[in-house]
Amino acid sequence: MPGFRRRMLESASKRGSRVVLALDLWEPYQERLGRAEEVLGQTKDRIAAVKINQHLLLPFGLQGLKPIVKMCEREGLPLIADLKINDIEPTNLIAVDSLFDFGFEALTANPFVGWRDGLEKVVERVHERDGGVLLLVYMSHGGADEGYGLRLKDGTPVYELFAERAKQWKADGVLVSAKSAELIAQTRTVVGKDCLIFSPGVGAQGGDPAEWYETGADFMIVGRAVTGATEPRAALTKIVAQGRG
Ligand code: OMP
Repeated sequence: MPGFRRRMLESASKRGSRVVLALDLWEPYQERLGRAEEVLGQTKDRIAAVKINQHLLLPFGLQGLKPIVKMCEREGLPLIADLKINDIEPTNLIAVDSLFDFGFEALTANPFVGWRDGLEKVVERVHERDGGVLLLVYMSHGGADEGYGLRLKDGTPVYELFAERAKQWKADGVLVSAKSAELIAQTRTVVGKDCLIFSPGVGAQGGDPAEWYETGADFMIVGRAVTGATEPRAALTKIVAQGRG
């Protein structure tokens, strides 16, 4: 099994948690990094991995995130960069190399950009570096149907095409809204059992964690329900426990 997938599954089983913590924070800049370290410190033994996006990457950059990256390395927590890569190949490759040089081991990408001169070399480079590529298949926000729900001329929905691309392009994972068990099940039939399904949308976006555990997805991505809680560890513990009932 490729390295990133194996490390995700090992991390989940070691900590008894299928939660990927989206380290999204809204504190003023001068407090945000400290708060990120605090939340991670409180939750690191009950999460399977950490996902970082614009909340930290924009104000602090890769250099500034070294303390967080080091903490993840020390704990053996896979670190996912969520930039939804969606550009021409040379630009995409700069993103891949920069992220991996600074300790990230997986990234999200948008299959809409296509294979040739888009994601082909991205997948190749990430796999050379023993990392993972996660492709968007169906997002969790209200307007997701305006894009992912569109249909091709032959009636195939765009999300099905994206799931097929994930399979064909050997993606390590896909992102599918946690709010639809049906979409998760449909995606599974296309991508097969080895491709990991990551699901955002529980908690702040209305998805129910207990119901998600019945869907057959592999990892739940959770941000505000934990990062915005007065007691992040307690909030996380409750979510993790719902999967053990
Ligand atoms: P909460 O809604 O606070 O739990 O955060 C969800 C996290 O997942 C955020 O970091 C989003 O950027 C991310 N996300 C979605 O919410 N929906 C998607 O369809 C895809 C993602 C993602 O790619 O991670």
